[in-house]
Amino acid sequence: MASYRLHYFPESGNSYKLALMLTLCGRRFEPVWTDFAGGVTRTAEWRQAVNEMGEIPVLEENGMSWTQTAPILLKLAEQYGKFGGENAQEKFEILRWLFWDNHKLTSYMATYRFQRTFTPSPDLTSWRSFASASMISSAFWNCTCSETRLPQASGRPSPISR
Ligand SMILES: N[C@@H](CCC(=O)N[C@@H](CS)C(=O)NCC(=O)O)C(=O)O
Repeated sequence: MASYRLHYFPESGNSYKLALMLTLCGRRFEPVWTDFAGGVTRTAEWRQAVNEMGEIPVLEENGMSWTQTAPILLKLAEQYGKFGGENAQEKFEILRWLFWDNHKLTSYMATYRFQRTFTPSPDLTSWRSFASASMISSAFWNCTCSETRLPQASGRPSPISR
């Protein structure tokens, strides 16, 4: 029987993905709280000991360490014969949404949610600087901004003023 340890912090949606999958597969795991806000994942020691990518979550399975939720979810699906798709089309669909999630939803929306919800001062000025320094602003505008009234950074007036 596999024994799992999940390095997580409670605000982490990525951690929730693995906690949910393990639970739906009927597996128990030991939660390992990580002081993300305190900056531990940015230390060289943590990166050397836990995840060189500097990211949460990390799933330990019988002492082996796995990172990146998409391949971990696929691995668990195969291991426990659940949620893996019944045929080629369903497997394609699963990959399609996992790629979309990693590229668009988690990268952009989760970063925005984290900053807006959990930083001490949800100051959208810093969000604008972040977005303008990356590809985020155009991607936001194209796929979500007009619907959710998220701020964007390049030229157009922001739909949110704070
Ligand atoms: N693609 C990664 C994303 C993981 C991720 O972005 N985790 C956040 C916390 S929920 C993090 O550790 N961010 C720190 C960073 O990107 O440096 C996955 O699916 O596991």
